[in-house]
Formats: sequence, structure tokens, C-alpha cells
Amino acid sequence: MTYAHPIPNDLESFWLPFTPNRQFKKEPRLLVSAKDMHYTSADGRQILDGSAGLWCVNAGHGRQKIVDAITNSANTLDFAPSFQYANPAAFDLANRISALTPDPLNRIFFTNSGSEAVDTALKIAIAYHRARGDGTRTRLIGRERGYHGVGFGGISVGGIVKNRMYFGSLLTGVDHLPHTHLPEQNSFTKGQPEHGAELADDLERIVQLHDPSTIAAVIVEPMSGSTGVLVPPKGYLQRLRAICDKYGILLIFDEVISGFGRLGTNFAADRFGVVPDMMTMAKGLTNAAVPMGAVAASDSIYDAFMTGPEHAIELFHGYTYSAHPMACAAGIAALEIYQEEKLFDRVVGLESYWEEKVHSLADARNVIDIRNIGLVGAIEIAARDGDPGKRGFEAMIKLFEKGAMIRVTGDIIALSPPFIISKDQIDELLDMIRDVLNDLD
Ligand code: PXG
Ligand code: PLP
Repeated sequence: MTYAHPIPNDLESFWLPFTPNRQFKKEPRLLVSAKDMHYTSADGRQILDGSAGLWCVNAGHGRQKIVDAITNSANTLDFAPSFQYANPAAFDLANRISALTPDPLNRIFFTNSGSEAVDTALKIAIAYHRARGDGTRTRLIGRERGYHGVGFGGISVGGIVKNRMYFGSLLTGVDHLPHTHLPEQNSFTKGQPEHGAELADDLERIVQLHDPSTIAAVIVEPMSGSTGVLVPPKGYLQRLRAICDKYGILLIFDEVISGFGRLGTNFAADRFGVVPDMMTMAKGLTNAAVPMGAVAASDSIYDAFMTGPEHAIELFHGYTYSAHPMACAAGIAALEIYQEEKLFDRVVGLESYWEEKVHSLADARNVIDIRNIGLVGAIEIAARDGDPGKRGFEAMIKLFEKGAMIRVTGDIIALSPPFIISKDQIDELLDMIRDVLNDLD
């Protein structure tokens, strides 16, 4: 077998993100190629992809249409600025995204990651109120256990303790809703839990504490992914929407994971029947072949900025690589694949089989909860006494040795395979997980 790059013999320089570097460099898990549902490891093994990379390779790996689009784009237009100039593919992709997002979210701002999309949406929210003469609305409301990337904006509204505690005072003027994880009431729920809609009412308390005139936006993941898959309780998102409407607060859905078919609909907003004022997205937008994120904003948000002299910049924000031609090309190709192969419908078709299989692990060793929705699953195992996260970490390592890629967050195994997964491969993945869990002390 030949690899594009020789296997490195010095691993020191690369500081890996969100990884225990010293352990990794002793026992590296190197991935050298990928096709469809599998990675190939450096020692030549096939690894079944149970996590779509990092929740992002929705159409499976090495899709020729995307490869061709990227190649063609690189050959034609390596780069063009989007500050004061633009490339045609940017408009094409923006139109295609806006056709997928719910009305009236028709204005698309491009970024290079989900973190940048979140910072962009938060900045637009604050500047929007100011543009309308409502400049006292600067407060941002996030939620406990929320993940909104790693920019200062994202970790400030985010609610994952370790992502926040090391980094100083963060943004001021941020509050958090309570998370919606209610293990006593909702454990082993299939799909949306029955209990917890009333947790949205905490927004009323926060609004009364600060006065509505100080609050710009609420940001939540409609389904929390990174924290270990928290599916919104029935009615919860509707209540958040109603309270935001009552007080003129913008509602932002962070759809970086839940967008592009992961729940069987274009976006989670469609699945749950709640339309936010802005949406952030990334990951599946390009099938992860080129980094890209975006914010979809409502027409009225965009219109609020379109005042003043026509030659004047309306929003002082943007990234060098916003709407990079190669990312746009990859995005257009990815969206075409989703449509041509009806991959979101495929998720709908697989969901009940997936649900049954994931929940069949309820009797595996140490399992304390199982959650699922769309093509997402979480298997929570009990923390080993005095060593939280260790059992989950060991499960990940053992599964890689056995031939599967999964994500763990603490002692929660998160599953989110590419949409092209077959029923046999679902069986294979869950069988490997069962075997590994039953072998772990
Ligand atoms: N918002 C949400 C809801 C996300 O899930 C981001 C923002 C940030 O996107 P970028 O592209 O800046 O990473 C994310 C990313 C995991 C995991 O293991 C999840 C993410 C990233 C890496 C790992 O759950 N989500
Ligand atoms: N730092 C410096 C010194 C820069 O000049 C720029 C962009 O011009 C940035 C950071 C931001 O980089 P990006 O636009 O890729 O986010």
C-alpha cells in the first residue's frame, strides 16, 4: 500500500487539539486514507467510521464529485478576496443554502469553521439591535453543557466547564439557561424526552433579573452534540421561541452538528418545527472536505444593516478566507450529493433501525443511559470510581484497535455515522461496542 505522506518518525512538533498529547505520541492513531465508510490506519487496518470523522463527513469519505470540484476550483481560481470583491461560486452556494434553510433565513455569511460562525452570529446579534436604535441590548444567553466552539464568544456562551475555566474572565454580560439532562425522569428515552419543557421558563427569570431591554440573543444547540447528545424535551424549543418573541430577543440555533440532514431534515429547526432568527452551520456544509462555516440570518436582520450611504460598509466583520473558492466548490458539490442521493431521506429510513440497535446495548456492562435521534446515538457508561472519563477513554482506544472510530466525551460514547452506513454496518458497529464494553472493567 502506498501513502501520500510517509509515516512520520518524529511526532513532537504537532500540538494536537483536544487530545492528551503525551499519551497520543506514545501510541499514535494515524489515519492515512479514507473511502466511503472506512478509514485506513497507518498499519493498514480498515476502521469503520462511527462518528463521520467529527460529526462532519455526512456523505461518507472520498466522494469523487467533491474531489473533482475541489481540483477544478484549485486549477481555476486559487483565491479571491471577498472583501470588496467576490467569486461567483460564493453566490451560488449562498443561494443553495438559503433554499435549504427555513424562511426567512435567507442571508448567508461565510466563515471557515463553526467557532467563527458562532462568533459571527453573536456579533451580528449585538450590532443588529444597535442598528435599530436598541443599543442597550448586549447581553447574550447560552446554556449549561452547550458547546459553541472555542472562540472567546463561543466559550463564553458555552457551558462546558473545562472549555471555560482555564481562560480567564471570558465575555462579560453572559448568562446561562439550565441544561436539559434529567436522568431520573428521562433515561433510556427513544427520541425526544417527555420531561423538561419547563426548563425553558428559566429564560423568564433571567429576563426579569436583567430587564428585557438589556438582552440581545439566546443561543442554543437544538440538539446538543459535544456534551454527549442531549435531545430537546418535547415542547422545550417552542417555549424558548415564545419567550424570545415576547421580549424581542433573537433566537440563534447552533446547527453545526444538527444541520445538513443529521436528524433526517435539512436542519434541526425543521425537525422540531421552530424557526430561529439565525442559524450557525459548518461540518456537513462541505462534507468536511474543505473547512467552511456559515451563518444564516433572517431577511429582517440583514435589512436592518442596509441603511446609510450605499458606499459605506454595513458590517465591520469578515475573515480573509470567507467564501474561499475551494470551500464554495466543495459546498456546492456536497449539497448536490445530498440531494441526488436523497441522503437526508436515507437518515429518516434508517432511524428506527438505528434506534433499536443503539438501545439494544441497554444491557451491556456499565451502561446507565442511552439516547438517540436521527442518526445520532449516545451510550453513557458509569464512571469508574474516582476516575471519571477513564472508562470512556479506554473504550475509544479498544474500539480503534478492534476497528471502529467513535467519539467519547467523558464516559459518554457518541455515535454519528455517515448517512451511507448500511444496516449490516450498523450491526457491526454496535456489536464491536458491546464486545468492548463487556470486556472493560
Ligand atoms: N457549535 C457546535 C454546536 C459544534 O458542535 C462548533 C460550534 C465549533 O465548530 P468548529 O468547526 O470550530 O470545531 C461545534 C463543533 C465532539 C466535537 O467531539 C464536536 C465539535 C467539534 C469537535 C469535536 O463532540 N463540534
Ligand atoms: N492577524 C493578522 C496580523 C492579520 O493581518 C489578520 C488578517 O488580515 C488576521 C489576524 C485575521 O486572519 P483571518 O482573516 O484569516 O481570520
